[in-house]
Amino acid sequence: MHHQSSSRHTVPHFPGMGLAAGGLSLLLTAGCNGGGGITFDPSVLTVALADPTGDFHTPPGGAPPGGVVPFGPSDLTSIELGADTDYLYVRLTMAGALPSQAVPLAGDQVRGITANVVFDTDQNPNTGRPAEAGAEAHAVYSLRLLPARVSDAYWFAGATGIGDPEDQRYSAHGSGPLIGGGPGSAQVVTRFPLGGLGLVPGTLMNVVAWVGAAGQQWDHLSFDEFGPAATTL
Ligand SMILES: [Ca+2]
Ligand SMILES: [Ca+2]
Repeated sequence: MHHQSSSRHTVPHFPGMGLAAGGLSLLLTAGCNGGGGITFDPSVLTVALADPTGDFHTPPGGAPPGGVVPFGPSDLTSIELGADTDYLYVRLTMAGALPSQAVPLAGDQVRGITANVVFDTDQNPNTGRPAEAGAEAHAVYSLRLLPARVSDAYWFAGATGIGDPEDQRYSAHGSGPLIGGGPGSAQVVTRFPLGGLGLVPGTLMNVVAWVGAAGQQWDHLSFDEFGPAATTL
């Protein structure tokens, strides 16, 4: 499951932090209200992809010399997906509750956790964003703990082929919202516009995910990854 990971990890796993310098800073103030009254029916989640517990993986850069540190909140255990007529729903479950504040870990301090779920909609790793598993569409949950807590979700689609600047990598983007879970919970539920992402239910695609905990000292203090898994919404 790790054979195509090396190039993917050359890009930041906290895209909001880099992209915030560009046109996406507005997104970071949106979607923080825990759902804004959006009702979520778990029965919409028709796809369940399981990931082992304790399967941490050290990416090529940004990890402590001895490898990443086990950390439950960044240990993905399942990805559940589903769609209604308008939205993709994503429920991620971790092995531990997401923290509500920065926490000490292995001599460092966790400053944020980011979960990425990407969709290689044509099952071709050379199209879309080759550096990110060939993704045509990218969904993110981002929990920043420092300097202040921001729990947010956002998405990107329409890979342009541009690598830098980061804010030009995708032609379309938007905010979540977050509709369940988050800090204090081992789950997070988000939804994203199917049309914006360019996802068509019934299409066979590859799902790839990675979850990282960033420290003050190490960008990849803890890290887990999943896939690719052939999936149909
Ligand atoms: Ca895992
Ligand atoms: Ca592709």
